[in-house]
Amino acid sequence: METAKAAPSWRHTKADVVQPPILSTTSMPEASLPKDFLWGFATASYQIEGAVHADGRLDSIWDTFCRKPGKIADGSSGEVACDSYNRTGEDIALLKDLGAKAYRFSLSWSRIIPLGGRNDPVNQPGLDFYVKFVDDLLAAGIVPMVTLFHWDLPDALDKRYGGPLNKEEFTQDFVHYARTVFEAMGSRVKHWITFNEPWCSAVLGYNVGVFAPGRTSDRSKSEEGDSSTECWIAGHSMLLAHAMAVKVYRDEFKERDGGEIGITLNGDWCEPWDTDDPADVEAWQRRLEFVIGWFADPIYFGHYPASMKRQLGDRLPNFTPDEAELIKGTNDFYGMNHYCTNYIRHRSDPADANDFGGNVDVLQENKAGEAIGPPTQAVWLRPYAQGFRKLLNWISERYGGPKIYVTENGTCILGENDKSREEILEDEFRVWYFRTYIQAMAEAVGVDGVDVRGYLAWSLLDNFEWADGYGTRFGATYVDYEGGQKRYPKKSAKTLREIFEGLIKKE
Ligand code: GBH
Repeated sequence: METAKAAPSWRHTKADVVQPPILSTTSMPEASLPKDFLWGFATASYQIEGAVHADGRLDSIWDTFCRKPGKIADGSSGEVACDSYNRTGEDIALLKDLGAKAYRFSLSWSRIIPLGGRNDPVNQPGLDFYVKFVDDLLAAGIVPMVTLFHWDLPDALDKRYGGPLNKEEFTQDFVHYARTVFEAMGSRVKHWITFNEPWCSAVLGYNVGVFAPGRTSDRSKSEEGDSSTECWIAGHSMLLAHAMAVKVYRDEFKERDGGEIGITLNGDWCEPWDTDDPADVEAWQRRLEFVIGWFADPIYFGHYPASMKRQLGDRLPNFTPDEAELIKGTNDFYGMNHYCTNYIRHRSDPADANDFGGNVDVLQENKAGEAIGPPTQAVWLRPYAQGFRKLLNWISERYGGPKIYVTENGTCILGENDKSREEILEDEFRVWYFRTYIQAMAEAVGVDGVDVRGYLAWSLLDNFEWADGYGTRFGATYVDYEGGQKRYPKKSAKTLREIFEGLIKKE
């Protein structure tokens, strides 16, 4: 266990560590969060809303993907999910009950513009639904944080031109959609997120093929797709669509509405598999660049990481000088989704053309056979709270101390879905996860000086966990899918308020 005052261990590799000055014995740096810290819960449209064809909504790529046999573990879909489209009052009452100050949710593009494109009709009932929802949140004293795109591309745009595979069309359609939303609710919303985890859309949707639209070179999974190129093209388009939407917001709305806009990136921390092997230490850094730097480097520096250019060559698109100019500096804040830590081992063979991870193995155990953390229901998720503190420091140092919102953090629990409701509600593992992770974040803020302004727990509700279906529960609230979608807050949901009250400064 590190004490609150110890610097994060990854810094020990640097000789010239500068410790924060200790001003007096009464102002010793300690774990804490600033007075106006925003905390609450997060969700995403397709995972909770259901009502997929209500009031004019048309299919997204997730609706069509779920209909393909074998794509979703339990053969389910988001058709009903938590039925949140019909239960906005319940969800807002729940948030209020739990003491949440903020709620992050996403908009379903195909509710607002069912066919998606800039020349397609806007669906007024779909837009009105979200405007009213935002009004209801504000009336309840809850700050809305709105994500424009959480993976549910209108299916018509996938069919029409391949979605983000067509840069010219996709960027213009996204900007039109964004402007439609800013016009309708910009005056009410002060925190905008353009894309959620474009890494997942690009890699899982266009390389591995396990997420919609399921394109991959693996012909056992898909008749179409080229894993060696498409994910890099899709990522490039999403970056430019982000940049163009930010420009529209800044040029046309920011002065009127006084809000801020940024992107949310996934990023798990990693540690070298063998700390004594320089190749593993290099692979560890390269891994962070392939996952985080892929998107954050263009946004903060105007270009892709050198390690990616080196491995991918011409398959990684170039930014024209105009594009580089357009994208650089397009984050008012850094939206950070963070779940876990992995060990990274370098591969000795040259990278495969379909490799997307920096030519490394991602492992849960190090060379000595020690696990990074206990197992959960997700193979990729092993909790290690100090990894959160380390990654906050890494992002802060690399990108010049940006203002950060932690837009997702949470865990599932091994075997949770097999337990009775009574047992599920006593989710001590998740309570432990939140306690240790939030404490680690407060150390990054209070001791290391990282500028974190908010934290949204994933998730408000158990919900449709994408390709894993409903068997993996990430909710701080239990949803009884067989019992009419009734919500029961778990112990962890009720504990967050107490955790934050203990860490947020009173003045
Ligand atoms: C988030 O993404 C999503 O935003 C949310 O919708 C989802 O429900 C939640 O997390 C829980 O899963 O080993 O190379 O395959 C998940 C973040 C990032 C986790 C990529 C899995 C796999 C890396 N994901 N990671 S790899």
